[in-house]
Amino acid sequence: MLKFFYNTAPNPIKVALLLEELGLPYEPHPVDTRKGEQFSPAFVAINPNSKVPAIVDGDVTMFDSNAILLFLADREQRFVPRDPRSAERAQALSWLMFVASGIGPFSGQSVHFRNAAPEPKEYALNRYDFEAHRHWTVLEQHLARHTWMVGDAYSIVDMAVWGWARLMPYVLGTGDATWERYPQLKRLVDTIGARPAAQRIEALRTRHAFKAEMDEQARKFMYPQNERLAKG
Ligand SMILES: N[C@@H](CCC(=O)N[C@@H](CS)C(=O)NCC(=O)O)C(=O)O
Repeated sequence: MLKFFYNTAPNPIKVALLLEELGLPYEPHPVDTRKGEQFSPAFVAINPNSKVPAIVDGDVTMFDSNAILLFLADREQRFVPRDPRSAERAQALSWLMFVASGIGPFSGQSVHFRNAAPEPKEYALNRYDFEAHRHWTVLEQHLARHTWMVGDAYSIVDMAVWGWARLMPYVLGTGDATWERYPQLKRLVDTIGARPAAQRIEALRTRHAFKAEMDEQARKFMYPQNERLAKG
């Protein structure tokens, strides 16, 4: 059976959504990143980048969420435009890369600098917050003209966007006011959130008690770069 290595952060959760949408049986394997489990030799053999999600399915081992989405959707021939020469397939690839290289990293850094970085951080926070908003605005404008991200059907691109979009109030630090500025993204979040597959993920989210405290040990695993500062 497919082994799914996860925690409850945005990148694993979008893969969980696709697994549920496909109805694929899977074995969930929690990786508690605040306890440093992403650095265990067994997990590094699966993902040399020490991040979740990852999957192992027979002789297939994969990491990076959007690569996994594309692989599974292609394999199952669902939730993705299939003709490699089609305009829709080309669009799907562009948006998947946009989410992987723009939405994810800028949103993640925005959260880091807002909540975790030491002062002075105004310059870095301003840059990442600005870029996160800029990327989200690109999606908002696209969704103002289209029901779904690609073509006229729900696809892995919507799932990739949903993984991060549901957390926009936290990611952008703007709470409920977020949705006044991004009503189309709210529409996408609500539409996908109402699907039975998304609701089943709630069970996965509560199935394992991940470490909640961001104590000294957790900070060491999550922000290993700080060791260099401590050494001077
Ligand atoms: N490009 C990767 C990013 C994966 C990633 O950053 N995962 C986060 C959770 S969303 C993680 O494992 N964080 C733990 C850590 O950085 O140690 C993907 O899309 O899968």
